[in-house]
Amino acid sequence: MSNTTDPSDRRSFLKHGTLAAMALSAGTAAAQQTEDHSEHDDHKGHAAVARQPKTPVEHKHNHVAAEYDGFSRYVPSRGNDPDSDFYLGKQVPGFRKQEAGPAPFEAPDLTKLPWKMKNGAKEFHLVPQQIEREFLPGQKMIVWGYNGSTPGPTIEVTQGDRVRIVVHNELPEETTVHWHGFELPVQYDGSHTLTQNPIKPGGTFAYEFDVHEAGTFWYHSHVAMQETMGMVGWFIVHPRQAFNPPVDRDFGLLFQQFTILPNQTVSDSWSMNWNWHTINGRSGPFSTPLVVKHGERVRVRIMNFAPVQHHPIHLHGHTFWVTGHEGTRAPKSAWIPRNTELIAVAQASEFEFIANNPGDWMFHCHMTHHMMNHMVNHVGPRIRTNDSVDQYLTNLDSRPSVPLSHDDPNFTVPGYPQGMKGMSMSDEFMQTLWSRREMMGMRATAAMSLMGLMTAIRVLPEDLYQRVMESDEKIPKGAIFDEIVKRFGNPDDYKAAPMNMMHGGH
Ligand SMILES: [Cu+2]
Repeated sequence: MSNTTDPSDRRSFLKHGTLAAMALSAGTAAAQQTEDHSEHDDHKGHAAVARQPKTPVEHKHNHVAAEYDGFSRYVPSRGNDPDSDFYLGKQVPGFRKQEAGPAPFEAPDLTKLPWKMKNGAKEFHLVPQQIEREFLPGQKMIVWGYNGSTPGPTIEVTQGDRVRIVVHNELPEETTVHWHGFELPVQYDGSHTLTQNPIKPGGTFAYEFDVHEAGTFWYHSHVAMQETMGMVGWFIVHPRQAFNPPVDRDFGLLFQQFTILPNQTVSDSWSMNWNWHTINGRSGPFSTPLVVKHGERVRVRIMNFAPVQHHPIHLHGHTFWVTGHEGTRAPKSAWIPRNTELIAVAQASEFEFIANNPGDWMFHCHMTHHMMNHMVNHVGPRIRTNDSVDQYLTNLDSRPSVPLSHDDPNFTVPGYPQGMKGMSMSDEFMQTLWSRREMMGMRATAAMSLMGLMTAIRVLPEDLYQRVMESDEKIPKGAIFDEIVKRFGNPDDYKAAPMNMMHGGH
């Protein structure tokens, strides 16, 4: 959208206009708001909804439209009473109807394990094996996983299903598979030697049990150190009836750590000097952003499969409700509003929020060294050329310059192919990043800020969502973000990212 109105008019319009006026300027957002109101009506008479949302309150020169006791799904807002159902969007429903059932689970960069109904059970075939995983474009690592991937493909079932998982061991050593959190007959628990004989290389074993639970589970090897080689995958069990309030999105992010030293591609399960951090098997900025529509109710499940380290996960621009942890959903009286949730080893947290603040928001572990990879402590770059310490000390007023260019030969340490000071982002690397639909229209410099255990949640108004996720339009870098600043921010005070800072054309 080009700026055709007088900037001063538009600025005051944005500052003092109502939400409805903003929606009009945004075109399709107006329709979205109408839909939202009709959707409230649809919920009338729905016994599962604890309390009916009130009619939107009148608002004058305040752009907070208090649709739910002071909370708006379209504008950052708190709500009035912390004990109310709608404070911070606690029970504000998504657009998805509850009768439509649970929203499908989506773990970016991972596939789902197919199944076939056989003898009254959903039958899955799981193959533990050595695999190659591209943590970053061009950085292919030799790790272990299932069916060609780490984490392995997601098993997704519904509460009440009977499952049969046939495991075909293609590893060079014994393994078992443990179904983490399930209350199942002990012989199928997968506890290596305690409950079953190990599955030999080339061997097969079938696990079969009824799933009476609903929640966030996973499967993993129960042989020492295989876990740190990557032997894990999601096992999501949807409730028979969708939880109330219904969500529009159900994302899963599984965090892992590996030790892969410079010059190496093979993971070392013995070392505790973790230097690679992955989300669903990829490191930032290769972890694919989560893209949602403005106003949707979003659930995110995060699981920490790091061997020894916890992750304080922080979301920018929103406050979320922690609605459950691994294996189970918490009663609403126990939900806690946060913007940072600490997730310890082998724990999961589920949280939900209304995406009422448009933009590209960081979503990341807050441990500083988890926000980077390659944090290997034995080596560092030679960054000052031909300067001795004496020369340096006698010349403190004008210090020798530091060559910061990645092209500078001193950037690399001889014998170590990885850029130790940061990521070397080649044209090919950048093109791979930007070839993903989910990144389209982000600022040209977006990749520089999303490393290690970092990703982004993009909250896009309906029309911008369609351009990014559903159209074949070639969207220039920064175009979507610029548009969001125009509609919701202060465009007079905004500068686009310099295009020449990053490689990779668009
Ligand atoms: Cu962390």
